[in-house]
Amino acid sequence: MTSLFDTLKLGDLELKNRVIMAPLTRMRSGQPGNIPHALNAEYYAQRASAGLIISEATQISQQGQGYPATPGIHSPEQVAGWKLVTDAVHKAGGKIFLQLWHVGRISHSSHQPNGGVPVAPSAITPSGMVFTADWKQLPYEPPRALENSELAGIVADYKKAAQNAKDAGFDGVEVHGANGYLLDQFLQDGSNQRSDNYGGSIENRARLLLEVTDAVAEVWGKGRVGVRLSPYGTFNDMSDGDPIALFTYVLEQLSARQIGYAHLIEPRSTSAGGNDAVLEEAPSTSALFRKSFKGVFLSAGGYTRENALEVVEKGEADAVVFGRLFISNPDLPERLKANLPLNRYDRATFYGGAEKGYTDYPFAAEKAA
Ligand code: 8OZ
Repeated sequence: MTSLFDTLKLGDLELKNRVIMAPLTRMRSGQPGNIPHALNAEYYAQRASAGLIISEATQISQQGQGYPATPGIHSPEQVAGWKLVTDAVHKAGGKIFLQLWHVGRISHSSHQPNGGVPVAPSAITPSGMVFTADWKQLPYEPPRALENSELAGIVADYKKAAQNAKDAGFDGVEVHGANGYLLDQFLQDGSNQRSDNYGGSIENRARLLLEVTDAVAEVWGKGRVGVRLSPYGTFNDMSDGDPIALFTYVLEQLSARQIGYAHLIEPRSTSAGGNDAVLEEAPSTSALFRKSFKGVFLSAGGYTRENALEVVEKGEADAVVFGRLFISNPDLPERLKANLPLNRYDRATFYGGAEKGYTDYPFAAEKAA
Protein backbone atom coordinates (compact mmCIF):
# COMPACT_ATOMS: atom_id res chain seq x y z
CA MET A 1 0.00 0.00 0.00
CA THR A 2 1.32 3.44 -0.91
CA SER A 3 1.88 5.92 1.92
CA LEU A 4 1.88 9.73 2.04
CA PHE A 5 5.53 9.41 3.12
CA ASP A 6 6.71 7.28 0.17
CA THR A 7 8.74 8.79 -2.65
CA LEU A 8 6.98 9.76 -5.87
CA LYS A 9 8.29 9.81 -9.42
CA LEU A 10 7.34 12.98 -11.25
CA GLY A 11 8.70 12.89 -14.79
CA ASP A 12 12.46 12.53 -14.31
CA LEU A 13 12.32 13.86 -10.73
CA GLU A 14 11.94 11.84 -7.56
CA LEU A 15 10.03 13.59 -4.78
CA LYS A 16 11.06 12.50 -1.28
CA ASN A 17 7.47 12.35 -0.02
CA ARG A 18 3.90 13.09 -1.14
CA VAL A 19 3.28 16.07 1.13
CA ILE A 20 3.25 19.01 -1.30
CA MET A 21 3.30 22.71 -0.42
CA ALA A 22 0.48 24.56 -2.19
CA PRO A 23 0.97 27.76 -4.16
CA LEU A 24 0.18 30.42 -1.53
CA THR A 25 -0.25 34.13 -2.17
CA ARG A 26 1.47 36.05 0.67
CA MET A 27 1.98 39.55 -0.86
CA ARG A 28 5.44 40.02 0.66
CA SER A 29 7.73 40.58 -2.31
CA GLY A 30 10.31 43.38 -2.20
CA GLN A 31 9.13 46.84 -3.24
CA PRO A 32 9.31 48.53 -5.64
CA GLY A 33 9.43 46.02 -8.48
CA ASN A 34 7.72 42.95 -6.90
CA ILE A 35 11.12 41.30 -6.41
CA PRO A 36 11.64 38.21 -4.21
CA HIS A 37 14.15 38.91 -1.43
CA ALA A 38 15.99 37.26 1.45
CA LEU A 39 12.91 36.95 3.70
CA ASN A 40 11.05 35.03 0.97
CA ALA A 41 14.07 32.73 0.52
CA GLU A 42 14.08 32.00 4.26
CA TYR A 43 10.33 31.20 4.24
CA TYR A 44 10.59 28.76 1.36
CA ALA A 45 13.80 27.14 2.66
CA GLN A 46 12.07 26.51 6.01
CA ARG A 47 9.54 24.41 4.08
CA ALA A 48 12.09 22.41 2.00
CA SER A 49 11.06 19.12 3.63
CA ALA A 50 7.96 19.13 1.38
CA GLY A 51 8.11 16.56 -1.42
CA LEU A 52 7.65 19.56 -3.70
CA ILE A 53 7.12 23.26 -3.08
CA ILE A 54 4.87 25.05 -5.58
CA SER A 55 5.66 28.76 -5.41
CA GLU A 56 3.06 31.40 -4.75
CA ALA A 57 1.27 32.59 -7.89
CA THR A 58 3.72 34.77 -9.82
CA GLN A 59 2.70 37.22 -12.53
CA ILE A 60 4.13 36.58 -15.99
CA SER A 61 3.76 40.22 -17.03
CA GLN A 62 2.74 43.56 -15.54
CA GLN A 63 -0.68 43.05 -17.15
CA GLY A 64 -0.96 39.77 -15.23
CA GLN A 65 -0.73 41.38 -11.77
CA GLY A 66 -3.85 41.91 -9.68
CA TYR A 67 -2.75 42.28 -6.05
CA PRO A 68 -0.14 44.44 -4.31
CA ALA A 69 3.33 42.97 -3.65
CA THR A 70 2.79 39.64 -5.42
CA PRO A 71 6.08 38.65 -7.08
CA GLY A 72 6.71 38.70 -10.81
CA ILE A 73 8.92 36.69 -13.17
CA HIS A 74 9.16 39.18 -16.02
CA SER A 75 12.07 41.47 -15.04
CA PRO A 76 15.79 40.62 -14.67
CA GLU A 77 15.64 41.80 -11.05
CA GLN A 78 12.79 39.36 -10.33
CA VAL A 79 14.76 36.49 -11.91
CA ALA A 80 17.75 37.37 -9.69
CA GLY A 81 15.45 37.54 -6.65
CA TRP A 82 13.95 34.14 -7.38
CA LYS A 83 17.48 32.72 -7.69
CA LEU A 84 17.93 33.52 -3.96
CA VAL A 85 14.82 31.44 -3.29
CA THR A 86 15.70 28.44 -5.46
CA ASP A 87 19.30 28.36 -4.15
CA ALA A 88 18.07 28.42 -0.54
CA VAL A 89 15.49 25.66 -1.18
CA HIS A 90 18.00 23.47 -3.02
CA LYS A 91 20.61 23.98 -0.30
CA ALA A 92 18.03 22.78 2.22
CA GLY A 93 17.37 19.66 0.10
CA GLY A 94 14.05 20.74 -1.42
CA LYS A 95 12.51 21.02 -4.88
CA ILE A 96 10.46 23.97 -6.12
CA PHE A 97 8.23 24.70 -9.13
CA LEU A 98 7.17 28.23 -10.07
CA GLN A 99 3.46 28.92 -10.53
CA LEU A 100 2.84 31.03 -13.67
CA TRP A 101 -0.04 33.49 -13.22
CA HIS A 102 -2.05 35.99 -15.19
CA VAL A 103 -5.00 37.36 -13.22
CA GLY A 104 -7.06 38.60 -16.21
CA ARG A 105 -10.05 40.59 -14.93
CA ILE A 106 -9.10 40.13 -11.23
CA SER A 107 -7.04 43.31 -11.34
CA HIS A 108 -7.31 47.08 -11.15
CA SER A 109 -6.01 49.89 -13.35
CA SER A 110 -3.51 50.81 -10.62
CA HIS A 111 -1.62 47.56 -11.39
CA GLN A 112 -1.89 47.81 -15.17
CA PRO A 113 0.67 49.17 -17.65
CA ASN A 114 -0.15 52.85 -18.32
CA GLY A 115 -3.13 52.63 -15.95
CA GLY A 116 -5.23 50.75 -18.52
CA VAL A 117 -8.25 48.65 -17.58
CA PRO A 118 -7.77 44.94 -16.76
CA VAL A 119 -8.18 42.42 -19.59
CA ALA A 120 -10.52 39.43 -19.79
CA PRO A 121 -12.02 36.99 -22.31
CA SER A 122 -15.22 39.06 -22.28
CA ALA A 123 -16.15 42.45 -20.86
CA ILE A 124 -17.91 40.97 -17.82
CA THR A 125 -17.23 42.67 -14.48
CA PRO A 126 -16.73 40.23 -11.59
CA SER A 127 -18.67 40.85 -8.41
CA GLY A 128 -16.64 41.50 -5.29
CA MET A 129 -13.76 43.75 -4.35
CA VAL A 130 -10.30 44.25 -5.83
CA PHE A 131 -7.05 45.18 -4.03
CA THR A 132 -5.54 48.30 -5.59
CA ALA A 133 -1.79 48.87 -5.81
CA ASP A 134 -1.97 50.88 -2.58
CA TRP A 135 -3.91 48.16 -0.73
CA LYS A 136 -7.35 49.79 -0.93
CA GLN A 137 -10.38 47.55 -1.51
CA LEU A 138 -12.69 48.84 -4.24
CA PRO A 139 -15.35 47.30 -6.50
CA TYR A 140 -13.99 45.79 -9.74
CA GLU A 141 -13.72 47.98 -12.82
CA PRO A 142 -15.28 46.71 -16.05
CA PRO A 143 -12.55 44.77 -17.91
CA ARG A 144 -11.93 44.97 -21.64
CA ALA A 145 -12.28 41.89 -23.84
CA LEU A 146 -8.96 40.83 -25.31
CA GLU A 147 -8.67 41.08 -29.11
CA ASN A 148 -8.10 37.76 -30.85
CA SER A 149 -4.83 39.21 -32.16
CA GLU A 150 -3.55 39.80 -28.58
CA LEU A 151 -3.75 36.16 -27.48
CA ALA A 152 -0.55 35.01 -29.18
CA GLY A 153 1.25 37.72 -27.20
CA ILE A 154 -0.13 36.36 -23.94
CA VAL A 155 1.03 32.85 -24.84
CA ALA A 156 4.45 34.36 -25.63
CA ASP A 157 4.48 36.09 -22.20
CA TYR A 158 3.89 32.70 -20.53
CA LYS A 159 6.70 31.15 -22.57
CA LYS A 160 9.13 33.95 -21.72
CA ALA A 161 8.17 33.67 -18.04
CA ALA A 162 8.75 29.89 -18.20
CA GLN A 163 12.23 30.55 -19.61
CA ASN A 164 12.84 33.12 -16.87
CA ALA A 165 11.83 30.48 -14.30
CA LYS A 166 14.41 28.15 -15.80
CA ASP A 167 17.06 30.86 -15.63
CA ALA A 168 16.09 31.44 -11.98
CA GLY A 169 16.88 27.82 -11.11
CA PHE A 170 13.41 26.35 -10.59
CA ASP A 171 12.81 22.59 -11.02
CA GLY A 172 9.70 23.07 -13.17
CA VAL A 173 6.60 25.21 -13.62
CA GLU A 174 2.91 24.98 -12.83
CA VAL A 175 0.36 26.72 -15.03
CA HIS A 176 -2.28 28.39 -12.84
CA GLY A 177 -5.49 27.37 -14.56
CA ALA A 178 -7.62 27.66 -11.40
CA ASN A 179 -9.47 30.03 -9.06
CA GLY A 180 -10.97 32.45 -11.55
CA TYR A 181 -7.81 33.94 -13.08
CA LEU A 182 -7.22 34.48 -16.81
CA LEU A 183 -6.98 30.86 -18.02
CA ASP A 184 -9.93 29.77 -15.87
CA GLN A 185 -11.88 32.83 -17.11
CA PHE A 186 -11.38 31.48 -20.64
CA LEU A 187 -12.36 27.93 -19.62
CA GLN A 188 -15.66 28.68 -17.90
CA ASP A 189 -18.70 30.00 -19.74
CA GLY A 190 -19.76 32.37 -16.93
CA SER A 191 -16.78 34.57 -17.83
CA ASN A 192 -16.19 33.62 -21.50
CA GLN A 193 -18.87 34.68 -23.96
CA ARG A 194 -16.55 35.14 -26.94
CA SER A 195 -17.69 34.30 -30.45
CA ASP A 196 -14.21 33.65 -31.93
CA ASN A 197 -12.14 30.43 -31.80
CA TYR A 198 -11.43 31.01 -28.06
CA GLY A 199 -15.09 31.00 -26.99
CA GLY A 200 -18.29 29.00 -27.36
CA SER A 201 -17.48 25.28 -27.53
CA ILE A 202 -15.47 23.53 -24.81
CA GLU A 203 -12.68 22.96 -27.35
CA ASN A 204 -12.52 26.70 -28.02
CA ARG A 205 -12.65 27.72 -24.36
CA ALA A 206 -9.83 25.27 -23.51
CA ARG A 207 -7.64 26.51 -26.38
CA LEU A 208 -5.72 29.21 -24.50
CA LEU A 209 -4.88 26.95 -21.52
CA LEU A 210 -3.66 24.21 -23.87
CA GLU A 211 -1.63 26.63 -26.01
CA VAL A 212 0.01 27.97 -22.87
CA THR A 213 0.73 24.44 -21.62
CA ASP A 214 2.32 23.51 -24.95
CA ALA A 215 4.40 26.70 -25.02
CA VAL A 216 5.83 26.22 -21.54
CA ALA A 217 6.44 22.50 -22.25
CA GLU A 218 8.61 23.58 -25.19
CA VAL A 219 10.81 25.37 -22.67
CA TRP A 220 10.79 22.79 -19.89
CA GLY A 221 9.93 19.41 -21.39
CA LYS A 222 6.48 17.99 -20.70
CA GLY A 223 7.47 16.16 -17.49
CA ARG A 224 8.43 19.39 -15.74
CA VAL A 225 5.05 21.04 -16.29
CA GLY A 226 1.99 20.80 -14.04
CA VAL A 227 -1.44 22.39 -14.41
CA ARG A 228 -3.72 23.49 -11.55
CA LEU A 229 -7.50 23.44 -12.04
CA SER A 230 -10.50 24.15 -9.80
CA PRO A 231 -13.65 22.58 -11.21
CA TYR A 232 -16.65 23.84 -9.23
CA GLY A 233 -14.67 26.75 -7.79
CA THR A 234 -16.80 29.81 -7.13
CA PHE A 235 -13.96 32.07 -5.90
CA ASN A 236 -13.63 35.21 -8.05
CA ASP A 237 -17.22 34.94 -9.29
CA MET A 238 -16.76 31.81 -11.41
CA SER A 239 -19.40 29.51 -12.89
CA ASP A 240 -19.81 27.04 -15.73
CA GLY A 241 -22.86 25.38 -17.22
CA ASP A 242 -21.28 21.90 -17.43
CA PRO A 243 -18.13 21.58 -15.34
CA ILE A 244 -17.93 17.79 -15.73
CA ALA A 245 -17.83 17.95 -19.53
CA LEU A 246 -15.46 20.93 -19.52
CA PHE A 247 -12.90 19.59 -17.07
CA THR A 248 -13.11 16.02 -18.42
CA TYR A 249 -12.12 17.39 -21.82
CA VAL A 250 -9.31 19.54 -20.36
CA LEU A 251 -7.89 16.62 -18.36
CA GLU A 252 -8.04 14.26 -21.34
CA GLN A 253 -6.14 16.82 -23.41
CA LEU A 254 -3.53 17.29 -20.66
CA SER A 255 -3.26 13.52 -20.27
CA ALA A 256 -2.55 13.12 -23.99
CA ARG A 257 0.24 15.70 -23.62
CA GLN A 258 1.81 13.60 -20.82
CA ILE A 259 2.52 16.56 -18.60
CA GLY A 260 4.18 16.00 -15.21
CA TYR A 261 1.07 16.33 -13.13
CA ALA A 262 -2.51 17.53 -12.88
CA HIS A 263 -3.30 19.43 -9.66
CA LEU A 264 -6.96 19.65 -8.74
CA ILE A 265 -8.66 21.57 -5.99
CA GLU A 266 -11.40 19.47 -4.41
CA PRO A 267 -14.95 20.72 -5.00
CA ARG A 268 -15.45 20.79 -1.21
CA SER A 269 -13.11 23.85 -1.11
CA THR A 270 -15.08 25.97 -3.53
CA SER A 271 -13.85 29.28 -2.17
CA ALA A 272 -10.09 28.59 -2.51
CA GLY A 273 -8.12 31.21 -0.57
CA GLY A 274 -11.23 33.18 0.30
CA ASN A 275 -12.23 31.48 3.56
CA ASP A 276 -12.16 28.24 5.51
CA ALA A 277 -15.54 26.86 4.44
CA VAL A 278 -15.60 23.14 3.57
CA LEU A 279 -18.57 21.43 1.91
CA GLU A 280 -18.23 17.87 3.20
CA GLU A 281 -20.99 16.50 0.98
CA ALA A 282 -19.33 17.66 -2.27
CA PRO A 283 -18.21 14.99 -4.77
CA SER A 284 -14.46 14.21 -4.90
CA THR A 285 -12.22 14.99 -7.85
CA SER A 286 -10.99 11.42 -7.91
CA ALA A 287 -14.56 10.17 -8.37
CA LEU A 288 -15.27 12.78 -11.06
CA PHE A 289 -12.02 13.24 -12.96
CA ARG A 290 -9.24 10.82 -12.06
CA LYS A 291 -10.07 8.46 -14.91
CA SER A 292 -9.52 11.29 -17.41
CA PHE A 293 -5.87 11.88 -16.49
CA LYS A 294 -3.36 9.03 -16.58
CA GLY A 295 -0.36 10.79 -15.00
CA VAL A 296 0.50 12.00 -11.52
CA PHE A 297 -2.57 13.40 -9.77
CA LEU A 298 -2.23 15.97 -6.97
CA SER A 299 -5.22 16.78 -4.79
CA ALA A 300 -5.65 19.98 -2.75
CA GLY A 301 -8.33 21.49 -0.58
CA GLY A 302 -8.94 21.40 3.15
CA TYR A 303 -7.06 18.14 3.89
CA THR A 304 -6.52 16.85 7.41
CA ARG A 305 -3.85 14.30 8.39
CA GLU A 306 -6.48 11.57 8.40
CA ASN A 307 -8.03 12.08 4.99
CA ALA A 308 -4.64 12.83 3.40
CA LEU A 309 -3.26 9.47 4.57
CA GLU A 310 -6.43 7.81 3.31
CA VAL A 311 -6.56 9.24 -0.24
CA VAL A 312 -2.97 8.23 -0.93
CA GLU A 313 -3.44 4.77 0.59
CA LYS A 314 -6.55 4.23 -1.51
CA GLY A 315 -4.76 5.50 -4.62
CA GLU A 316 -7.33 8.26 -5.14
CA ALA A 317 -4.47 10.77 -5.40
CA ASP A 318 -0.71 10.35 -5.79
CA ALA A 319 0.09 13.22 -3.44
CA VAL A 320 -1.72 15.72 -1.22
CA VAL A 321 -1.26 19.48 -1.40
CA PHE A 322 -1.44 21.47 1.84
CA GLY A 323 -1.79 25.25 2.00
CA ARG A 324 -2.87 26.71 5.31
CA LEU A 325 -1.20 23.92 7.35
CA PHE A 326 2.09 24.58 5.52
CA ILE A 327 1.84 28.27 6.38
CA SER A 328 1.80 27.50 10.09
CA ASN A 329 3.93 24.32 10.10
CA PRO A 330 7.23 24.68 8.24
CA ASP A 331 8.04 21.05 9.12
CA LEU A 332 4.61 19.69 8.14
CA PRO A 333 5.79 16.34 6.64
CA GLU A 334 7.64 15.42 9.84
CA ARG A 335 4.69 16.45 12.00
CA LEU A 336 2.25 14.42 9.92
CA LYS A 337 4.54 11.40 9.90
CA ALA A 338 5.07 11.42 13.69
CA ASN A 339 1.48 12.58 14.34
CA LEU A 340 2.76 15.61 16.26
CA PRO A 341 0.44 18.49 17.19
CA LEU A 342 0.06 21.18 14.50
CA ASN A 343 0.52 24.94 14.97
CA ARG A 344 -2.69 26.88 14.29
CA TYR A 345 -2.57 29.35 11.43
CA ASP A 346 -3.42 33.04 11.81
CA ARG A 347 -5.48 34.25 8.84
CA ALA A 348 -4.82 37.90 9.84
CA THR A 349 -1.16 37.54 8.76
CA PHE A 350 -1.72 35.61 5.50
CA TYR A 351 -1.42 38.62 3.17
CA GLY A 352 1.21 41.35 3.45
CA GLY A 353 3.54 42.26 6.32
CA ALA A 354 6.93 40.78 7.10
CA GLU A 355 8.26 38.02 9.41
CA LYS A 356 5.18 37.81 11.66
CA GLY A 357 2.98 34.94 10.52
CA TYR A 358 5.53 34.12 7.80
CA THR A 359 8.93 32.93 9.03
CA ASP A 360 8.18 32.83 12.77
CA TYR A 361 6.03 29.69 13.06
CA PRO A 362 7.98 27.25 15.27
CA PHE A 363 9.34 23.88 14.15
CA ALA A 364 8.26 20.98 16.39
CA ALA A 365 11.81 20.50 17.64
CA GLU A 366 12.02 24.17 18.70
CA LYS A 367 8.76 23.99 20.59
CA ALA A 368 9.90 20.95 22.54
CA ALA A 369 13.22 22.61 23.40
C1 8OZ B 1 -5.90 34.34 -2.16
C2 8OZ B 1 -5.64 35.69 -2.28
C3 8OZ B 1 -5.07 36.16 -3.42
C4 8OZ B 1 -4.76 35.31 -4.47
C5 8OZ B 1 -5.53 31.84 -5.79
C6 8OZ B 1 -3.65 33.27 -6.27
O1 8OZ B 1 -6.58 31.65 -5.17
C7 8OZ B 1 -4.70 33.04 -5.49
C8 8OZ B 1 -5.04 33.96 -4.37
C9 8OZ B 1 -5.61 33.49 -3.19
O2 8OZ B 1 -5.15 31.05 -6.64
